[in-house]
Amino acid sequence: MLTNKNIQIVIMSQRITTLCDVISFNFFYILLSIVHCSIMADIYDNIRKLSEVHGNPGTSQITYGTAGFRAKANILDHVFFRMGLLAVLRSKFKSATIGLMTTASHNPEEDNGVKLVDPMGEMLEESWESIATELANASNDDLVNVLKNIVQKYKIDLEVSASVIAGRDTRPSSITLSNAAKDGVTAFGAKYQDFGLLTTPQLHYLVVCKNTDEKYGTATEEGYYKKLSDAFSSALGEKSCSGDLTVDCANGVGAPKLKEFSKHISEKLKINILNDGTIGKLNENCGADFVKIQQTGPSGITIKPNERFASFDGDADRLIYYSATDEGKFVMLDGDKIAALIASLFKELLQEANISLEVGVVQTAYANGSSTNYLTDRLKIPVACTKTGVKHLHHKAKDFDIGVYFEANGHGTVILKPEAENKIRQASTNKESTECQLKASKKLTHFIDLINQTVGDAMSDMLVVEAILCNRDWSIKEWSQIYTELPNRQLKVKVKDRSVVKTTDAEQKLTNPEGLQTLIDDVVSKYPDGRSFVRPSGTEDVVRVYAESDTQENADKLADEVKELVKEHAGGI
Ligand code: 16G
Ligand code: ZN
Repeated sequence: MLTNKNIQIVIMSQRITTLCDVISFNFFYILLSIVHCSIMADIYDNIRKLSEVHGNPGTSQITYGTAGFRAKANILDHVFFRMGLLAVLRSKFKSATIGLMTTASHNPEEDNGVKLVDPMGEMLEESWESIATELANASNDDLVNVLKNIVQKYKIDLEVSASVIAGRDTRPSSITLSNAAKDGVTAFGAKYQDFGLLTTPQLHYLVVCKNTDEKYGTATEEGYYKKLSDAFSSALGEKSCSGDLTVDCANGVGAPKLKEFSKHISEKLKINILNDGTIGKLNENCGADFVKIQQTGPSGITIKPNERFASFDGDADRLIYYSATDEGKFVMLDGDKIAALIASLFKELLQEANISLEVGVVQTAYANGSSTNYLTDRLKIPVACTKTGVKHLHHKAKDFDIGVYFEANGHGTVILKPEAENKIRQASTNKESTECQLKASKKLTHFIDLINQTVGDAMSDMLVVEAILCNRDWSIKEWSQIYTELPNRQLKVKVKDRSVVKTTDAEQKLTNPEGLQTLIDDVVSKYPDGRSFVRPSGTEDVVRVYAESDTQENADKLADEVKELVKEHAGGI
């Protein structure tokens, strides 16, 4: 029987139990914290020791450029170690897998670079670039303090587990440098998975697969080939591409990867690989950047009229096509022309499928004036212009339902708003649609699967181009003739301090040195269809000049005149 006294005893004992629980919980918590603090103390000690191994010689400052750190490989060891550490902090901060790529892209073989890939395949968020710079330049003694400050500033929970996946290009320095990054990652107690040789876009793909529980695709290199080759096959249907495609792989990582990939698509497309790294040097007289800037094919090749050629850059995230006219003249089909081809396909298929979505194109100031006119006047597709650098284009492309972004240098892709992608996928199975509408919406889904939405991807873009040409029964000549480029020229100017050159309006106008823009405007006005702009490079210690006009001679003259103005007014050396 429950008397009052009994009830009191029960309540008392419950309170004591609760009190005990609280005490034991707090005790447990304190114990955990002590353990955690001592683990962290060990980790920081280890980082301190390793920071001597991967020491900062303190001889030069390095800054985060347009797409990460890039410099001569022999001064980068400490930077890689520290980027390994930063990747861990970023991973903990985002509770997601982060990618770490070792490459200097189209730059000389002696250079190298490191970039971090954010959870959804984007470049490292801009607000973290200054942290990266601070960490990269911290003295060895200061390194742990800088890390602790970042943890505090961003309220990073160090108990969150971290995971970093890595890829590297074929540069001789890439293995050692990516091992330095690995030391940084593992010193912080994070999970590290090394995928070895990869193209940059393959790493972006893998990061997104990991962070979407493989909804985007299987998180293996094989998964990448399988996803793209299946989509390519579906986009072609019964057809096969006519004629071979010859691909210059810049003597880079694109070569072994394309060799592997071509096995998956050999029934649909025959690929010949040039510059596969067995003889030549990386990016030397070959590759997408060489072809684009020099406006000629890689050295040692003969291009017959209407043959299809393509060039990748050193990490296979840029693609340029080229051929020769019936008269044997070199013709280039650059990022602008690829964007125009892809945007027109999406617009056409959307119309056929009767799906209402807005397609837009994002370009930079380097886009040829004729391409912008073609898109806006002929195709009635809206065009936006941003600063150079993938992060800017990618960001802007998100404004459109379907954003096609390309730099003239051949880096670009297509991104779709999730709602837009759903709408297309639903339409492709809508029983009320006509056969013609269904065919068009299904084709759209194949193209969506073929595109690497995570970043510009030479291999994926190449298959998109090939599939469009094949679907339209177009030769490269027909594609080339959609518009005629204004002749153009790009030059570099060495100046004492390129930071004096400041731009506005998506780098199309100068705000500094004062008065220089007016002088450029005056010169430009003398040339028919003249346009020119000047911007400081984000990857090299130079200022770049771009000029276009009605003839090559005029474009060259205009570029020279503007170059002289820059030399005179911006401290040329
Ligand atoms: C980097 C950028 C590229 C840009 C180039 C400009 C990425 C992944 N890459 O290679 O998009 O065109 O820099 O170089 O963002 P520049 O500033 O030296 O002209
Ligand atoms: Zn590249």
